[in-house]
Amino acid sequence: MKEGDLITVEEKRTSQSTEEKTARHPCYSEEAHHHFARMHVAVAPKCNISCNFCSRKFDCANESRPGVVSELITPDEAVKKVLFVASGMKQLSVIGIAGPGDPLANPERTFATFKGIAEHASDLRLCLSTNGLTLLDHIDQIKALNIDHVTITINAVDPEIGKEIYSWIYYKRKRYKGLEAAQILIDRQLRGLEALVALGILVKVNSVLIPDINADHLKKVAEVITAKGAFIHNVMPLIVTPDTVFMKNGIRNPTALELQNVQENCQDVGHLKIMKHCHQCRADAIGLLGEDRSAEFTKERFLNSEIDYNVQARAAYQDQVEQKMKRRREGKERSPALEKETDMSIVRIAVTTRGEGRVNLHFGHAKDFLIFDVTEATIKFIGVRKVQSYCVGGKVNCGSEKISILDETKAILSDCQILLSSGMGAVPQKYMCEQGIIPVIKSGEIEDLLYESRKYYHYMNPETNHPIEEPSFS
Ligand code: CLF
Ligand code: SF4
Repeated sequence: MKEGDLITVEEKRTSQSTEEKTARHPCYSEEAHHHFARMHVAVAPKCNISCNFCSRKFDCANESRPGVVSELITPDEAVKKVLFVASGMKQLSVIGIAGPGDPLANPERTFATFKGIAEHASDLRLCLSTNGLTLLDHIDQIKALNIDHVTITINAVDPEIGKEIYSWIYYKRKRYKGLEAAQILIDRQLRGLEALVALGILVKVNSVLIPDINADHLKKVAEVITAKGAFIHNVMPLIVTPDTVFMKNGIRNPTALELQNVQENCQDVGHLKIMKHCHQCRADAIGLLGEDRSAEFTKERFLNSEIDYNVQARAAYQDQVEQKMKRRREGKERSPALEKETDMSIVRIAVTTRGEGRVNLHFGHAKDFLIFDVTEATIKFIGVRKVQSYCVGGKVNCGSEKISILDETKAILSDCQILLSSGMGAVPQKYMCEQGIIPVIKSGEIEDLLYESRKYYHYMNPETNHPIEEPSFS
């Protein structure tokens, strides 16, 4: 890359509007998440607080799927890995540091990584996720490195509730517990949020929904962070993991309905955007949000390969993607509105996808489902629901394990009437029909297929709530 390119990219970046900043960020834009990819580099091992839902054996549960372990790499390795991945994956637009501990509890490693990336690949956006305890101490570095997206995980704004969530914090060489720990943490998080907003940095706030502890309180969190200028709020479901305080105390995961209700309550607060498409990814995740290609990029591969990082080719590719998104948006706006007889009854449809706005994933490989409410004229995105894959490691699970995964799928899709997937075996098709969920097997654009599949709802027998005859529609 030439020196002139660096200046142009940086100048362009600082003059961008909020829309331009988020247009290619898969987490800040629901539309972009179908087309643009993110990559996490796992460079930050330590943490300075103790959340009661965290087990240090696994990645930070604030911005990652609980219960998974990412391979730790050095800042130098991280820069090489980023250049290697981004040279082949042209839709990669954002590099995040989200663990496996707290990035700002490892400031040298975190900022050395960001600095290396900014020097060699200045077209990539930098994204940081933190518990916020030491945020105020690093504001200047964040600004200097052009990190224009920061996530703070704020699970409570009332220390009385916070003390149920955090066991201790380690701050200025001293360990604090209980109410005092929660008070300091919340104060630092909110002041950090204000400082970032004052600098024009877009802040996402993550909140882990913990039934019976903060479920009724998250609306208050939404109010406070809205007043302080947060850009988007991501309410994520707790996933209880082994060896945690919450596991010992019998705290349960929220249901899909509880999550939806809390997200809707937070949405009522006002102009705060609510993120519903979070896939709770790993601290070394790579790819579109619905996929994870981290296993493809081994150390051996990225350390020993020639790298051809072509900023112009990447920009041209991403411009084309953005044009395509724009054409689709304009096409939608031009579609004639349906007239009076439009059927506005809602059918809830679960979709399997690996991205690009398409139904292109076999049911057996789905780790999560996108949920939509569809009428004859409208589509409303409800959220993402996670499940274990029916096929594990390319093999189909067998016996009781297979059934228990299907049972889990049934439970998380219990309010859906249709399951839209690019492929599905005979056993799960039959099982879904027995649960009153119609399997529709088709590949193509999600939006088109949602409207098309919706009509199969009329094949449901209203008395038995089971499909009338054919088990699947393919
Ligand atoms: Fe990563 Fe987080 Fe940046 Fe996105 S993830 S650091 S803002 S680039 Fe995104 Fe993953 Fe959800 Fe996080 S889907 S867990 S919200
Ligand atoms: Fe665990 Fe993340 Fe909480 Fe630290 S901030 S204790 S790594 S969940």
